[in-house]
Amino acid sequence: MLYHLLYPLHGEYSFFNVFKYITFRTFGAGITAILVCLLMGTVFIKWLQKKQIGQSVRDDGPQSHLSKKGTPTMGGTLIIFGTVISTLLWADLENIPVWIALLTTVALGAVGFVDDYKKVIEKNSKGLSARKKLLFQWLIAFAAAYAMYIYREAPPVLKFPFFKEWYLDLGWAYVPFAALIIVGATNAVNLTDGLDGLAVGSTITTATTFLILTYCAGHVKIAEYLQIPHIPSAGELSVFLAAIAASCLGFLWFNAYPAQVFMGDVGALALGGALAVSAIITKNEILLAICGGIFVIETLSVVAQVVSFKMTGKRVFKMAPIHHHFELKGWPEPKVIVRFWIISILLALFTLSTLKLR
Ligand code: 57M
Repeated sequence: MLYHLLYPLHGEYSFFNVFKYITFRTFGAGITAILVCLLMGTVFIKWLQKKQIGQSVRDDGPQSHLSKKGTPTMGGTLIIFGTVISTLLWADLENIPVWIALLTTVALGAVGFVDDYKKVIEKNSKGLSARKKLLFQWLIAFAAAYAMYIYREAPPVLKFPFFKEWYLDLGWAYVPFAALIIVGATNAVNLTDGLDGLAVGSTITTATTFLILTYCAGHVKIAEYLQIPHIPSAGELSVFLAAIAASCLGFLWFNAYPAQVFMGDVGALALGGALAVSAIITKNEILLAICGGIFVIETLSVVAQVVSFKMTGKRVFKMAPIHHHFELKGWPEPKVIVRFWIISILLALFTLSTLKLR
C-alpha cells in the first residue's frame, strides 16, 4: 500500500523514490513483521491462556511432552497476521505472485484454524477429519497451481539445480505437480512441528533462502549472470518472504524452548503453503526439497516407519517423526532442536551455493 501511496509523490519528495526498490520494501516488511509479532506476542499469549486455548497432549508420545499439556496453541494466527499486515503495507499490490502466495497462505491457515478450533475449543480430539483436511488442502493447492499456470512467466517445466540445460516439460501436468508440492510441503511442516521452535526455525532458514532466490529470479541482470530462469514478477515475493521469515522470528521469541505457545495447524499449514508457492513460482521445486530438507527428512521418517510397521511389524525408529526418535534416544529436546536448525542452516547455504554451481 505504501508503494502505491508514496512512490507517486517522489517528484515532490525525492526520498519517496526509495519505495521503488524491492530491497527497501523487503527490509520494511521484515522490520514491520517482527515488531508486530514481538509487540503483540505477549498480549496474544495472555489472551489464549484466558480463553484456555491450550494444547492437549497425547499420552502415547514421549513422556517429556506430557508437561506441555495446556500450552497455548494456535499461535500461528500471529504469524499469519504479521505476514498479512507487512505484505499489504510494503508489497506492490498489483503483483500477481504476491497475491497467489498470500491467499494460499491464508487459505491453508484457515484450514488449520478450523482443525485447531475443533480440537482445542470444541474439545473434539479428532479435529477436522483427515479426509476433510486433505480435501480442502487439495482444493486450495489446485486453485493456487492453476493460478500459477495461468499467470506463469516461464514455460511449465521442472528445472534441475546444477544442470541448467536440463528440464522436464510438464505441460498441463504442471498443475497437478504444483498442487502436489503445495500439499506435500504443508503436511511436511505440520509433521515437523513437534518440538519447541523446530518447525519455525527451519521455516526461517528456508524462507530467507527463498527470499534471496526470488530476488535473483526477478532481477534480469542477476538472473542472466547466474543463468537461472528470469521470472519478472517474482522479485516482489522477497517482500512477502521477508514478512514470513520475520513473523516466524518474532514468533520464535515465544516458541523457543520451553515454548510459551505453539503455532498450531493454523501456522504449520500456512507456512508450508507459503514456502511451496514461492518455490514453484521461481521454478525451484527441487531446491525447496534441498533447502527444506529437515521437512523432507521428517516426512520420510514417518513414511518409513509406517511402511515398515505395516509390512514387517517392526519399527525403523523408536518413534516417528524422527525428532521423537532422538528424544527417546535420550537427547534433551533443546539439543534435538538446535542440531536440526544447524542442519537447516547448512542446507540453506548449500542451496545458495547451487546458484553459482550451475
Ligand atoms: C502434527 N503435532 C504434534 C502443536 C503444533 C501419522 C503420524 C506421524 C501423525 C503425527 C501427528 O499427529 N502429527 C500432527 C504434529 C503436537 O503439536 C501440535 O500440533 C501442531 C502442529 N500441527 O503447533 O499445536 C505436539 O508436538 C509437541 N510440540 C512441541 N513444541 C512445539 O512448538 O513440543 C509442538 C509444537 C504437541 C507437543 O507435544 O502436543 C504431535 O507430535 O502430535 N503423529 C505423531 O507425530 C506421533 N507419532 C506417531 O504416532 N508415530 C507412530 C507412527 C504413526 C509413525 C510411530 O512412530 O510408530 C507423535 N506425536 C504425538 N504422540 N503427539 C508421537 C505420539
